[in-house]
Amino acid sequence: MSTRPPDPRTPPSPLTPVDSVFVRTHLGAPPELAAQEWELRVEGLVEQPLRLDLRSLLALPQRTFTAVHECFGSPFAPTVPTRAVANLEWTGVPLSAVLDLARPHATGRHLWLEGADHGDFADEKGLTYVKDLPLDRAYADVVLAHSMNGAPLRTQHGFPVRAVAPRMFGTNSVKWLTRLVVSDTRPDHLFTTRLYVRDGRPVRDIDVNSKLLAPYDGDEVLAGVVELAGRAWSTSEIAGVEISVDDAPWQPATLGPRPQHPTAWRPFTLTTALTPGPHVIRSRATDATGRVQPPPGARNSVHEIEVRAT
Ligand SMILES: Nc1nc2c(c(=O)[nH]1)N[C@H]1C(S)=C(S)[C@@H](COP(=O)(O)O)O[C@H]1N2
Ligand SMILES: [Mo]
Repeated sequence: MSTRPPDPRTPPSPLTPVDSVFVRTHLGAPPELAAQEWELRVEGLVEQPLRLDLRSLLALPQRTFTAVHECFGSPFAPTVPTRAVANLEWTGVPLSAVLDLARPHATGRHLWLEGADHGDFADEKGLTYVKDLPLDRAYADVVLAHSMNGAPLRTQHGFPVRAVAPRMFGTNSVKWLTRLVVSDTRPDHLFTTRLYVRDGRPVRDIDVNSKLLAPYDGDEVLAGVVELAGRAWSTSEIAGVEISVDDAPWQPATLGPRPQHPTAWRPFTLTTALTPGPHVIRSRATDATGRVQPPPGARNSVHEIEVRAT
């Protein structure tokens, strides 16, 4: 949070400024919810159905953590890399605290999450934004967040409360969250079972991925010694990043400090010399489970940028 005194051992903030965070909304204009009127309903297979207002939610224990926030990209083009990604600090109430109040039945297997936005998408009319997660995963990981980088959520990012599902693609982090349903079935819905499905499974866990950020794709740089820098992320710890300049063999990049929260991204750098002229630079991350970014043709393929040294 911005009020915390700086810790001299902490490296400079790796957070993405809120102004630079992408905004994705499927169903038209973001709903303008009033904090005083907001209510979260918790229903379905629960012992104690709930209607929580903001004050009651905020009375529950909270946590602050940093996590990668990555858009899966268009659900109609699942192999096109977009690398719309940010590293954000979230504050909110672990979903487990709310579920402990509602006490799901033993038959509950899935958690449906619904936002207050509604509209049309891809020929379907009058939709709400609905996602679902396995109940045990939602219980363990999801946070009901009210702050991004220490400031209240902006309207377009889900004010007053959104779900944050760390290690999962952003599509699961339902904004303007107003309803949770514990169920023994998955919801049949455009955004759950018809779109955001790949290889027959719902789009959840993020892939191993990396992005070269400095220089940025298309930049002109001074020829000579150049420091290349980027970020890598996955569902598990980043084990290494390699960089290749103009089809030369892969060279290991230097990883930045291990992030305080394992859900955050990891910086990497490599110092190299660039001769005058155009150059193609590629980065390839490997995670602790051995997943490696694939060649072009996949959403998380090796990241490739073109720069010109003058
Ligand atoms: N209610 C609601 N939640 C939503 C969406 C939406 O359209 N409606 N878009 C999802 C998608 S695809 C992404 S990538 C993230 C984007 O969050 P952001 O706009 O705060 O970056 O929100 C997710 N949550
Ligand atoms: Mo997205």
